[in-house]
Amino acid sequence: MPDTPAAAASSTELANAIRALAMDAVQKANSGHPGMPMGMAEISEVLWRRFLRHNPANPRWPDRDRFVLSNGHGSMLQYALLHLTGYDLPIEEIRNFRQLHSKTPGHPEVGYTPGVETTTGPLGQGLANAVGFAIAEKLLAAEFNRDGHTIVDHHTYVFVGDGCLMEGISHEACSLAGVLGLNKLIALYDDNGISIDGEVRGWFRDDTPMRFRAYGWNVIADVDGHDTAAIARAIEQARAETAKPTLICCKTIIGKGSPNKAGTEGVHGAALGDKEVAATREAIGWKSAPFEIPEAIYRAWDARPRGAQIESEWQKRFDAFERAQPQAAAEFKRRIAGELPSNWNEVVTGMIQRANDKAETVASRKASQIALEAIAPKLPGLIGGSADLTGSNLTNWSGTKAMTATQAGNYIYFGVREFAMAAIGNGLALHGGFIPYSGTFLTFSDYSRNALRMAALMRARNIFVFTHDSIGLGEDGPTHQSIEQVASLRLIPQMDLWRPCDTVETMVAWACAIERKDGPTSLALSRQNLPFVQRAPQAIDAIRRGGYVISEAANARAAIIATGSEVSIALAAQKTLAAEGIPVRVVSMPCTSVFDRQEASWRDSVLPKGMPRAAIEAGVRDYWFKYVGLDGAIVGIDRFGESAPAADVYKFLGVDAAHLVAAVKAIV
Ligand SMILES: Cc1ncc(C[n+]2csc(CCOP(=O)(O)OP(=O)(O)O)c2C)c(N)n1
Ligand SMILES: [Mg+2]
Repeated sequence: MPDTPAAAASSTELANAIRALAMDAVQKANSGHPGMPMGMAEISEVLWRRFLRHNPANPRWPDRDRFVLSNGHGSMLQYALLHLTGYDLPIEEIRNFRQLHSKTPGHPEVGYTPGVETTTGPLGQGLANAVGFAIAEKLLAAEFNRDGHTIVDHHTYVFVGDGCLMEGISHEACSLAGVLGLNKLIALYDDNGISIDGEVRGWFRDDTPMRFRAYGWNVIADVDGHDTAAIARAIEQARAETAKPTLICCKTIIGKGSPNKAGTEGVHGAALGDKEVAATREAIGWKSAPFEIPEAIYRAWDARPRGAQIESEWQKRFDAFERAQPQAAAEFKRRIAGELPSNWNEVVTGMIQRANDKAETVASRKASQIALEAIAPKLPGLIGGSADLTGSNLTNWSGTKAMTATQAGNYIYFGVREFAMAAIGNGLALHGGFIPYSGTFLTFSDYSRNALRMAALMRARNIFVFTHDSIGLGEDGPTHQSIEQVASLRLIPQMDLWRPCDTVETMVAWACAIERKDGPTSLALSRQNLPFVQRAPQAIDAIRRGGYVISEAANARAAIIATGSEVSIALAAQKTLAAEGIPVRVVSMPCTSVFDRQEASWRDSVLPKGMPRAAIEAGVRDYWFKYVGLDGAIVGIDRFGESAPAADVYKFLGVDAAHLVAAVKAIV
């Protein structure tokens, strides 16, 4: 066991410091969840003081252990730990728990609080993020460690509650973690028998140890979560495991310490009340006033000296590695910093140039694979995958190598697990060292929906390849034809959605997705072929602006806005209208949010004020009123699709040039 820092305070008092901070902060905010921190206080004390390798002075140290609070409602547990161990989280921030612009938001949020690795609260997703962290560690270790040079060697610890394990995503993520043999993933289960509605046996009776053994996990069952020696033994055992992830099942009492509320749902998510806080102080023998921690307890918790020491030991190892392997060390630094290779711009320019020269008519999913073929060999750290649709999503490329339990790779066969796939991608992106992308059908983006939202909230560079993006997929019918998904993904703040119309736009979409350091991108790609569009060189440059004039007409009387597969319909309508003496311009708008971020002069030049507008997109019409106005015209689909060959479905639903021509005539 690692050395225990010299402690004048007993481990009971150290755990009680967590209890006091949690109950007092929740009481002061009159909002929050005291039960979980009070119930997991001993587990936290053992893990954080005896095992966790971290440096409070440098929360970004690349080889730190990762800690994820998947049961994020217990945020005060994490804030107490960060405060006590010496992170830049002063007691004023604890006093300001859950207040506007504090560093202690209601649930842990990455980017707000030093030491918080991922945003948690949506139950189960932190666990899937942790699987992503553990995959990242395993792959980086395989890539960068050399004989005599261990640069990457850390654990991922994740706390989970009943809620996390009830959530379906826990099955997806943990089943895959077992297959991949993520032995440095250690989950600690807060088995307190309580969730919000009361005793969980009314709705949750899984044999959890048996369930996780069936996934191929190492399970340490029946640990008394208030017995520090037993917890320490279990964590040691978990760390000694070499082939499987570990679940430590800890029997705990929610709200332990509260004489009248412990063990009940009443302590889950409400302040104890002044009387019960006082009674708890009495019961646990906590003499200090709210937000006061005795000096001896601060000293015992302080992780800064040991953190500085272990980081400097690592730095020495890294320096030696750098001397021996300067190129590998430089690559490691680039990857961890999230920077692109120095020749990136040439790679992108060359790829776009080739696509433009070839002028191929292919499906945009195929164009996406062509982009991957150009980018991936030049971008180590790009890691792909698909939810069992590799051959449809075309997320593979010639250098694809599957990750397995015993082999590193750059591709994950996620199986049919869309939600975990997206959340694991978030973990990979947040860990550092990787740019993840993953594929499924656009319609099933709904399965992963909350992880997409979390990617956006966390500004994670996670790229979602959504193919079969409309009724254009044809025969599979309305279950598979996305109607509302494109519009609804655009509604997620900080999510960029690209729906490219041909090979060149697809190349640009990929480039923008990878260059975008501060947020996720969804790519909506067609199953069916899309005709190549000849465009002027300045129009190629303009694609990056999200919306641009793809085909101009002198004295245009209207603008038609189109995306993806409907751009060619717009161009056909433009011809028909021209023949009838109605000149119109066609605007391709592959990414509305990028267009919205352009300066007003650009937006006005593309869509001049006063020029009547029509839009066409094979999906719900609502989104387009924003661009065409209430007097504009929209050709779209406000119903579910039909099972038939694509051309028949397009015709039946009226998404065609004839309808567009009529719509334009009605507005000019
Ligand atoms: C996906 C999701 N659904 C619902 C909630 C609301 N919620 C927060 S905590 C909780 C119960 C969790 O029970 P458990 O994990 O056992 O926590 P404990 O009460 O033991 O702290 C629920 C339903 C949520 N945060 N996330
Ligand atoms: Mg519980």
